[in-house]
Amino acid sequence: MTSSSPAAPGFVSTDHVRTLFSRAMSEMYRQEVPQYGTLMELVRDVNAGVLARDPALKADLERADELERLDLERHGAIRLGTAQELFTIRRLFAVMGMEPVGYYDLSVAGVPVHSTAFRPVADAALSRNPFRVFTSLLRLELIEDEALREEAAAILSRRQIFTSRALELIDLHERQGGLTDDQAQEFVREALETFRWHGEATVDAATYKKLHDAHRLIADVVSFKGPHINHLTPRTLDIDEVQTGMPARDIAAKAVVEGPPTRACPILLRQTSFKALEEPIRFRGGDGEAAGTHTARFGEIEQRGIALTRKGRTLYDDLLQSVREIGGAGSAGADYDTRLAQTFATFPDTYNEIRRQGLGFFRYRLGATGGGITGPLDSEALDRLVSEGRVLADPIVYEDFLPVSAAGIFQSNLGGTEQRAYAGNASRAAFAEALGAEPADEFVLYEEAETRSIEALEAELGVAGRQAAAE
Ligand code: OOG
Ligand code: NI
Repeated sequence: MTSSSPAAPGFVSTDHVRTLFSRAMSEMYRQEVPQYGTLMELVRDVNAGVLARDPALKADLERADELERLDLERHGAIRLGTAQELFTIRRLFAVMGMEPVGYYDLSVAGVPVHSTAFRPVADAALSRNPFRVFTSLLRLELIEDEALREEAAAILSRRQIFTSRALELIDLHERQGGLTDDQAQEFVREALETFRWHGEATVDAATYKKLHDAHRLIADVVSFKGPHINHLTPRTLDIDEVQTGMPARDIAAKAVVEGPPTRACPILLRQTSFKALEEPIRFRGGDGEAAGTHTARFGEIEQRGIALTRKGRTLYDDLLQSVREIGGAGSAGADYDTRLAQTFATFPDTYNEIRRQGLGFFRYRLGATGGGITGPLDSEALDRLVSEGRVLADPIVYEDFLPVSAAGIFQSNLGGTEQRAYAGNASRAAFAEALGAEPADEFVLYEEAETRSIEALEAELGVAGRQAAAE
């Protein structure tokens, strides 16, 4: 796996390039979207408050080396227009040790895109810097109007979203197997250009309007020189407090927090955002430039919990769907939070129960009284050892995204209340072909992380592995 291998002599690690890049991106975005800086301040204050109230949590984070990185961005998002752009962005993110994980079909939620997340996959790389980019590809085939579809495709085919130097450095990285420090710094500067905001549209006002009428998102992807980063997302220790704290700082929060309810043992991912800003843009025009506005860019906050197994995820999906079906209101309605909490009461809320029922993934390590363990660590043995406190089970953090939540974030940031339905027709094969690779299956990655921890423990204890025992 590229992101876990140490850098060859003379080259910097891909983790280092990712850290340089995420820092540069954060600085650029704070300058471009000042309200995002205000959100960062709110998150910092809320996190400081939580740590002051909860010394045990503070000690945990300190032990895990998390304290310093706490307020840093955990993800961003872009929307691409063509298969070629997606193909090249995969090569660009590889320079930073980020690989495509997961496939998200958002057409079912009325957003004409499908997506993946580029992220580090190795344990060490994730703990060094878990920065990810949720990357969507516009599905032009979902535009009904054939003439408009062709026009959009023609406009997109004329743009080049990467600088020529960025392309050269990507090539160089592939040929050399890495970049030197100087090359890495140059790469980050060049790569940043792809994600920068451009206030000048590449289309005239009439074309923008046609694209916008087809779907606001289509105008956002097609009308500009590049796929501007549309949000960055720091991590918070208390998303409910950030959500309620936004209005006091003049930040227009989206109506509800997406994902599971507040719980003692957080699962998966909770997210909220502030609504996209209306920003001035200039259109191209035969008779001079015309002014207009565009809404695309916002700020988001996330709080992550334990990664669920397929069984746990099915339970989550079923519960969420049943909440949204009550009254047929989706996530609307003042009582949404209450409905959510009530419905999720059936999802076990202790790590022990989550583990015992096979709903979540864990990393195992030796407890203080772990001596004298013999035999392979099959699930029965693990259950017993964990209940005796001789082996400890730490929840594995969910590193991915949730399609229903992502759709909610998209919707609240498209500036309108439009709900358009596209026939549910996920097209994973077409996406993988454009990408030039099969996105990794996130469940397999978590399962492997869990298995690695058990095998490491077996090796530490000098007991026969589960594999050997099964033969
Ligand atoms: C991406 C929205 C999804 C998330 O965190 O789920 C997302 C977009 O608006 O381009 O970022
Ligand atoms: Ni996001």
